[in-house]
Amino acid sequence: MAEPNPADQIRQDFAPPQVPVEDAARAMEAFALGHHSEARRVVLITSGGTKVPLESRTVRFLDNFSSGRRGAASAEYFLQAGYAVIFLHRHRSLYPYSRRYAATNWLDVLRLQLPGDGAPRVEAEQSRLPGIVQVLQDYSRMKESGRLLSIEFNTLSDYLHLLLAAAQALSRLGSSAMFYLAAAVSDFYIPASEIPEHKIQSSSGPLQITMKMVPKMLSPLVKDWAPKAFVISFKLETDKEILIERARKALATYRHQVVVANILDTLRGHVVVVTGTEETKLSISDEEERSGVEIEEKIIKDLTLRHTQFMEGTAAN
Ligand code: 9Z3
Repeated sequence: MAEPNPADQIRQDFAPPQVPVEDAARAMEAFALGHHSEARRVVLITSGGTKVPLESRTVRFLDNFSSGRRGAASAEYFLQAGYAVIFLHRHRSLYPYSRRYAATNWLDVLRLQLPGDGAPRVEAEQSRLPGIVQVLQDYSRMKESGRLLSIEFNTLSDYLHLLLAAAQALSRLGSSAMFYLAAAVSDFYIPASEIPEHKIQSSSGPLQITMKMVPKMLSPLVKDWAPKAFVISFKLETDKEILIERARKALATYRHQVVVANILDTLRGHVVVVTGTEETKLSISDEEERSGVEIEEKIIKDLTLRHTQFMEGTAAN
């Protein structure tokens, strides 16, 4: 029997999404076409991990470590580079700009002032918010520019439906669209037809689950949904001996433009940008780390340049 195409498999095999996909699809299309008509490049960033339910009335789920920092930081540097950004991210994962204060306990930063003759006022202790002036300036400039569209997912099913909608929204942009797929997406799921409805009972003994492979979205994305776009996927490994070989295998299989390869232990300080012909190592030195330089700044500088070359190369197509 022929394999179902991934878009059909997503619609048939996964629980219905818990987010308003059609509204998001309309918003992404209007955003993408609006910026395209102003000759601006558009990047879709995916960010954060996915939640895979083990029961349909979900008590338990499979998740992963991704914090969304890579995606959130990258969004800021893409905005700085002039891109319009669709930020497709996991609910409550790190968000551009506010990410810097994600670990802040606001109740320790805010001070209540009780003037004798007026209403109580709340002030912030600025010294506990490093860089806040610059961050607020960047944030308000970005908001005024209307160049950030934020879309949230939670489950794997939400993510897959929204990625499909995003790919369709960007399909008319040709080579000026970029996909920057930094989300850590589960490779495994339980199909809707096999998932238990109710909470799995521990009285039934040790748990054994068989999960199916999640359809690889890169393949139809590159072949059918947005064949002219500049597509970057990420490859995460824990064993550095196999990293580059795995990245090369992904490029050969999906035939997209770039894999950014990273190792779990060193992902904030080192990545390798792998293309069909090159491997470029990007690193943060100790000195740079001390002065707050982030690896995402280097990744985005490298990729925006490659995107320009890609657009020039495909301009005649
Ligand atoms: C990455 O490799 C990202 O760089 C991280 C960022 C998820 C490691 P954080 O969100 O971490 O900043 O905490 N993303 C892709 C990982 C992935 O699952 N890739 C798939 C694979 O390796 C293919 S697209 O098979």
